[in-house]
Formats: sequence, C-alpha cells, structure tokens
Amino acid sequence: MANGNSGAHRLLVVANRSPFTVIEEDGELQFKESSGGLVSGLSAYLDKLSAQTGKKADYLWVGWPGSKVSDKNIDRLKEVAASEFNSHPVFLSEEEMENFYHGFCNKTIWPLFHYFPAYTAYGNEYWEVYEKVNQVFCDAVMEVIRPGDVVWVHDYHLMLLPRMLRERLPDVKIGFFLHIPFPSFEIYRLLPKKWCTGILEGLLGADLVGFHTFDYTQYFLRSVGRVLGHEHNLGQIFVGDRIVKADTFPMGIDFDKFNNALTTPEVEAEREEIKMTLADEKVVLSIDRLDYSKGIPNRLEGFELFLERNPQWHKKVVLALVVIPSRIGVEHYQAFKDRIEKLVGSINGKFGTLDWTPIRYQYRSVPFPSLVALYSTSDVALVTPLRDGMNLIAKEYVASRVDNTGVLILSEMAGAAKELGEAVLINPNSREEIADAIEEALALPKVEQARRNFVMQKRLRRYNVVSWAEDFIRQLDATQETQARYKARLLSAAARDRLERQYREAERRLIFLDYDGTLMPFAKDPDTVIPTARVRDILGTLSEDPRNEVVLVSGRDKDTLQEWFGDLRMGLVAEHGVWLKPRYEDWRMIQPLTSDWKSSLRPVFEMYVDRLPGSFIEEKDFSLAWHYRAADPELGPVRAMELSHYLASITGSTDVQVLQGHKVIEVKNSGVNKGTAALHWMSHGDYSFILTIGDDWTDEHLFESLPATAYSIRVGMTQSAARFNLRDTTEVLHFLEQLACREESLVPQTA
Ligand code: GDG
Repeated sequence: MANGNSGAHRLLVVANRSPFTVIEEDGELQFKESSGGLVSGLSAYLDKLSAQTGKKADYLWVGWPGSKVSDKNIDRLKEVAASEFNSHPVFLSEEEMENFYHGFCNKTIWPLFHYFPAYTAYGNEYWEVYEKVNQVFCDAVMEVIRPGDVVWVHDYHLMLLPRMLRERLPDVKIGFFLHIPFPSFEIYRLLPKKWCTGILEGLLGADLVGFHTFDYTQYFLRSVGRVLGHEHNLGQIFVGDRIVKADTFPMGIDFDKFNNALTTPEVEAEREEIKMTLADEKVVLSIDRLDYSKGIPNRLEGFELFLERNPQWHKKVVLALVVIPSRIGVEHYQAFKDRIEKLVGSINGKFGTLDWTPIRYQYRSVPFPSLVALYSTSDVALVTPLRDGMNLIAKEYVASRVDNTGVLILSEMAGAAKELGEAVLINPNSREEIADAIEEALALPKVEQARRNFVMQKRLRRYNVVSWAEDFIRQLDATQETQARYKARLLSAAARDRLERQYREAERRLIFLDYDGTLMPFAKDPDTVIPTARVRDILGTLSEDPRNEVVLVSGRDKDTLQEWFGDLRMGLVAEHGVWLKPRYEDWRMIQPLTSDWKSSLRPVFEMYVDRLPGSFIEEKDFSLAWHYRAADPELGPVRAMELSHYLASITGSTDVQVLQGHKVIEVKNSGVNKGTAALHWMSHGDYSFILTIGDDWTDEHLFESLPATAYSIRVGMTQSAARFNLRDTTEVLHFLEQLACREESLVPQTA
C-alpha cells in the first residue's frame, strides 16, 4: 500500500482500459483520449467530484493503456498518465493480452453472457491467464492505494479482482459493476465448475455488486445460491462474517452533454452536411460497435422486409448504417463484418436505383460532433441488439432530440428497454416486428413522438450518469455501514475479557448450550452429526467444574442426547423443551402433553416427502419434524413455505405450534420451548453468572427468558435478542475451550 495523506478519500476506478490510449512511434509516445461508454460516462461523474473539492486528484483510474511501450518510456508514460489523465497504467504483455482480452474476456465471457453459447470457447489456458491478469491488476492497485480509498472495479474483465483485493485489504471498501448482462443460471452453469465458483467468489469479495437491471441481479443471486449455497435476503448475502449486497443500478448518460451539444459550431456544421446530402429522405439511423450481440443483420433483414412491403417508401427513406470498428482480431468479428457487408450489398442491389441507395454504410469511428449530428438529424433510431447489458446509444439518441421529435425502435433484449418503455419495443429475432416497427415509426405523428420523448427525456435527465454513480457509491457506503453494525455485535476482545472475569469471580454459574449449528456444524444428514472428541472434552471439562451447571438445550430427541451425553455430568433438554433431564436425575416431561395430533399430521408430512425428493421426516415423542437440507436448494424453501402455511391453517385452533428452524419445519405442542425449559434451571438455583449460546430462532426463546445481566451469544451474523454474536461453530469451540482451559489453569489443583 502506498504511503500518503491518509485523510484523503479517493475513488480508485479500476477498469480494463485506461481513459487514454498510448501509441509509441519512433520512440515517441502519443496519447489519445479514449471514447466509449464507461470512459465518457464516468468522466462526467469524476469531473463533478473534482469540481466539488476544487482539486483534480480526487480519483485515480487504474487500467491498461492500450499498448506496450519500451522500457525507457515507462516512467514518462506513468508521469503523463498521472498528470494528464489521473491514471495509473497497468502493463500487460502481448501474450497475456491475447489469452486474457481476446481469449477469456471476448471468446468466453462475452459470448456466453450474451447468450451465444455456440461461440463460447472453454480453453483452460484462457482461464489461467485471466486469473494471472486479475492478479496483475491487484498488484497495480496495491501499488497506489492509500488508506481510506474506495475501490470501484468495472466489468467482466476483472471479476476475480474484488476477492484478490479483499484478501490483501480486508477492510477496504470495494464496489463492482457489471456492464454486460449476467445470464440466467442455465447459461452460467455451462462454465466449468472451477470457473463458475471462482467468478462468483471473486465478485463476492466486493461489498456491493451492481447490475444494470433487476433481472441480472436476480440471475446473479440465483447462481450464488445454486453454485455457492449462499442464500440472500433482499439481495443481502452473508459470506462468512461479511455482508455483500447485490443491487440494480441502470447506468445513465451525461444527458446535458448530448442535449446541449446541438448549438456548438462543429455539430451545426455536421448537421448541415447531413441535411444537404439526405434532404428529401427520412433517415433511419443504425449505429453500433461491430459486435454479433448488437443484432445488425437482423435489423438489415427487417429493413429489407419493410422495403419489400412498402414500395411507397422507396426513394423516400434511407438507412444510415454506421458500424464502429471493434475487437479487430477476434475471428467471429471479421466473419461478422463480411456478413453485414454482403447483406448491405444484396439489399442495395435489390432495391437501389441510380438515384437512390437505400443503405448508406460506413465502417468507421465517428467523432462526438458527428455522432450528435447523426442522432439529431435522424427521424428514427433502430437499435436491435440480440442482447445488451444496457445500450447507451438508445439513451443518447433520445437525449439528443432537443425538439422532442424522433422515434426510437428498441429491442426488448437491451437493458435500456426496462427504462425506455415509451420506445417502439421489438423482439430482434422477428424481422416482421422490425419491419412493422419501421413502418409505425415513420408514420407516428409528431405530437405523439414529442409526448413519448418528453417522458423518456425527463427520466434520463434525472437519473443521469452522475446520479447513477452517486447512487452506487451511496449504496456502497450504506453496505459498509450495515456491515459495521453487524461487526459491532461480535463478541469483542474487551467484552470477552469482561465475560471471563465475571466467570472466574462467580460462585455459581449456569451455562446453556445449543448443539446443532452451535457446537457442531450442519450436515445434510443430521444422524452423521455425532459429537467429536473435542466437543465432548469441552463439555466434560466445563461440567466437571463444581461451580458450573451446564445444560445442553437441543431440538433432538431424548434418546440421541442420552446416548451422546448421558455419561457427562450435565443437564439435558430434548425436543426444544419437551423433555428435561437435570443432572443426576431421570428424564421427565416439562408438563403433561399429548401426541394424538401426530397421527393426523403425519400423512401431510409424508405427502411433502413425496413432493420434495431429499426431504425426510424425523419423529420424536412429542413432535414431528420435516428436514429438507439435502433437497434442491430452490424448491426446498418453496415447499417449506407451502407446508408451513398449510400446517398453520389446519392447526390454527389446536394446541400445537409450527416452528421453522434451519432447513427444518417442526410441529410440537405449544407453550413449550427452550425458554420455558431454561426457566426450570433459573428458578432452581441462584446463579451469579449465566451464559447462553445458540444459533437459530428456537434459541431466541432462550435469549428472551434470560435476565439482563446474562451473557447471550448467537452464532452467525444475524439479528438477535442475544447481546453478542460469534461467527461460527469454530469460534464457539475456541471460545469455550479458552473459558474451560483458563479456568483449569487458574483453579489450584487440590486433588
Ligand atoms: C457496454 C455494454 C452497456 C462508441 N463508438 C463511438 C462512440 N461510442 C460510445 C457511444 C456510447 C458507447 O460508446 C457505446 O455504448 P453501448 O452501451 O452502446 O455499448 P458497449 O460499448 O457494448 O458497452 C452495454 C455499456 O457497456 C455501459 O454499461 O450499455 O450494454 O455492452 O456511449 O456513444 N462515441 C463516439 N465515437 C465512436 O466512434 N464519439
């Protein structure tokens, strides 16, 4: 980590590309500002950040500068990158770039995440270099990061980076934003397991993971659940003791930049030129990077059908087709360009005349003034991607329509369609829909055009790229605050010292311990969760101490507890408080109960065992439990919800209650719980120290029944009536071991 002013809170933007491109020619460096969605979008936000503080260095952009330079120019490159572009260059060899950028990024992730599995390459060498390059970025960040910096990682090139950074900087604030779609699980799972897991774990190193649309966020959460087994609550995922939030942030554009550009002399000149050339024709604009995801052939076929069906429009309309060079060198792209050019030739050949060319095709980058001139002079924009994370072109077209006219035809497969519902929405796979949409757009009255654009512009103006970035950073702060609140509940060293002191000083101590999830981690089959020698040792040591009364409070049946712990000098509670066994005494029921209800409910449980493979019934003396830990992780909770609703409806007027534990639904007599069982001990002795540890909500009854001075600890990072949290069973055992050992070494051995 770099030294520096620790008071300065900078934003470190980390993206594959720098905000500039460097070229070395005859030993001299030439710098060119990069265009493109992310760079132009974020620069508006970064400019605002600079303006707010009055100084330029409030952010630093870490990225690859576009080419390799000779060793003698490296220092100079770093210098100019820092002074001119607030940037820190990452250096990659050509071979790394080949396997990383052209390989894993653009031949594996890009096609797969855009639903082109047939184009997806699964080469292991790509994955290895992807890992390696993410590590190079991690090292580059480590070189420049200062305490207090916030790291914002962008896009699919760097999905492993958040975790790599987290391992080296556990407390740094990290946000990640994915600019492309996150695909549905059925597509995502096509990746080899190691990559599936690695990518999700990589992303979960961040505090906040952002997506353009609600669907992408849901698909991500679903993959996290299916692949890693982490559940979420409204997008909040507990990963160990960390909270990670997944949320939706539809990226906006720099609205004013497009809306105010028309009056600049450069744009005016460009507009005049276009108007002179296409004076008598309506213009349908198509502009995209050359990419198979953008649906350019589909749109050409749709235009062709439109011309076929509408001879009255011949010579009155042109399609201005601008294709921006991109990813030159990836084989699909070259083949794709050929296909587009063939189609253009064929359509022009079929419909064109000496004085009319239906498609005006250009393959080139366009400077900003030409781009705005094209947007603002075109009557229709035809945006038909087969898949697109967001699609900024659609938004920029609407923003450039200062007089509110113009019609946007937009694919419903673009993220932008979620916000631009007033556009003419089409399915890009249907040439009929595209042809109909062009016809509809050309005939749409100006008043209706204005009405639609007015609504869309209002939305784009308000949630522009600056609001988008501010919203993201605000959420990132909020996630870390939530995280800090949870962390504050962890049993701190100071609280632990206090607890241990009171423990040592107390004459009589009462200790309640839950078993599953507290002393032992869960397993698919509860019968296999047999206490280890270590657990028995801890319980043995604690219960041997004459000042201790140790009680194991479990939901398990009494025979199992008897078999596992009957030889220890401790109290036992089975079936969540139905059965008590004070030490040296026999088992007894807490109160007279009946189990007649079991026979009528058993068939209901059996029906759910049939409906959910992997689930099973556990029958205890006074309860029935339906376990579903080993079942399908998504169907399980659905069936559990159905079962518990059904049980609640049929047991409403009876004396039984329905409990939901960790992957288990249990029915038992009401009025009996771990809390009522604990009262038995608390009312039979005068204890100056009480400690309770439990992990699920059946233990909450226990926590609530305790006096305020008692120590209560909930295992896992969840809200609870307990005073403290410990992370997991490992921490519990370590804590109890220390309590037991310290005591042993402090108490003089008299025997
Ligand atoms: C990815 C996702 C998501 C492009 N060429 C020129 C130029 N541009 C500018 C456009 C626009 C941006 O680049 C392109 O953005 P898109 O959204 O259309 O698409 P991708 O490049 O595929 O971007 C996409 C985006 O990230 C943001 O998250 O929307 O879904 O695929 O801003 O204006 N600008 C100029 N000349 C060019 O030649 N002036």
